[in-house]
Amino acid sequence: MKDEIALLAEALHKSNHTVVLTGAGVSAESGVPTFRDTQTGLWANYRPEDLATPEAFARDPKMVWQWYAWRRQLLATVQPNPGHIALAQLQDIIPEFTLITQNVDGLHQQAGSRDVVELHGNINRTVCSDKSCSGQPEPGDKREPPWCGICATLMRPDVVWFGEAMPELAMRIALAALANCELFIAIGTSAVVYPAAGMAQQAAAKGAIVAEINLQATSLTSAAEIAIGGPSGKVLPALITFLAS
Ligand code: BJW
Ligand code: ZN
Repeated sequence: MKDEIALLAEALHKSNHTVVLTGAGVSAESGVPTFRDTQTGLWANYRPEDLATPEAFARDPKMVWQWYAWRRQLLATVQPNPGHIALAQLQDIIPEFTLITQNVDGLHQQAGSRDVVELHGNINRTVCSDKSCSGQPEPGDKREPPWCGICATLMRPDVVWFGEAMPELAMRIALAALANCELFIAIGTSAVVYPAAGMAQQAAAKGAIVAEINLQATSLTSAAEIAIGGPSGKVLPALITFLAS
C-alpha cells in the first residue's frame, strides 16, 4: 500500500487540477452505514433502492419520511473522520481541487471542505415536493411528512432519488471539472449509480489519470492507474503525511 500512496502523491504533485469523487465508504468510519450495507433494526426488511425513489414516496410518504428522519437522527450523533479531515487539508495544499460527493450527510463541509459539489443533495434540507415552490412547513407542523406552508404539498428531503435529475448547478460544475482535470480519484464508492459511476471514464477520456481508494474492488479498479485497497480514514491521512514529508 505504501508504494501506491507514493504513486498517488506523485500524481498529485504533477496535477494542476484534481477531482475527487466520494461515496458512502468515506463516511463509513464515522459510523454512517454505506448505502448498500444491510439495514438495521426497523429497516432490516427494506432495500434502500426501494425507499430512495419517487414511487416509494408516492406510495407511502410516511414510511419514507420516517426512514430519512431515522437517518438524520443517526447523523446528528456522528463526526467527520480522519478521511474527511485529510480531504479538507488536501484542498489547501494542491493547486486546483474539486470535491464532488454523492453523500448527503454534510460531513465533508463539517470537516472544513469548501465548495463541495453535492451531486445527490443534502439530507438535512427539506423541500416542497413541488420543486418550483420554495415553501417550508409551518413551525410546529408535526405531520410526517409535514406540509408545505405555501401550497400544502408534502415536504420531502432535498436529495436525489432514482430516476430524478441531478441538481443543475452541481452537475454543471462537475462536468466542467471532469473536462479539465488531470487527476481523478474515486474514494469509497461502489461506482454503480449513474451519472457518478461514469465520471472516471469521462475524466479518463479527456486524458486524466484515474486513481481509486476503496476497501474492495469495483468496476473502476481494473482501469485505474493507481488502485489503493484500504480504508479511506487511514489511506488519506497517510497520503497527507507523505505529501508533507
Ligand atoms: C470503503 C470504506 C472505507 C466501505 N474506505 N471504502 C443503466 C445504466 C445507466 C444508468 C441507469 C441504468 N439504469 C438506471 C439508471 C439510472 C440510475 C442508476 O444509476 N441506476 C443504477 C443502480 C443502475 N440513476 C439515476 O436514476 C440517477 N438519475 C438519473 O439518471 O437521472 C436521469 C434524468 C435526467 C434528466 C431528467 C430526469 C432524470 C439518480 C441517482 C440517485 C441516487 N440516489 C441515491 C440516494 C440519495 C439519497 C439518500 O441518501 O437516500 O444516492 S442511491 C445511493 O447510491 C445514494 C448514493 O449516493 C449512491 C451511490 O452509492 P455509493 O456512495 O457508491 O455507496 P455504496 O454503498 O454503493 O458503496 C460504498 C463503497 O464504499 C463500497 O465500494 C465499499 O467497498 C466502500 N467502502 N467502507 C473506503 N472505510
Ligand atoms: Zn410548496
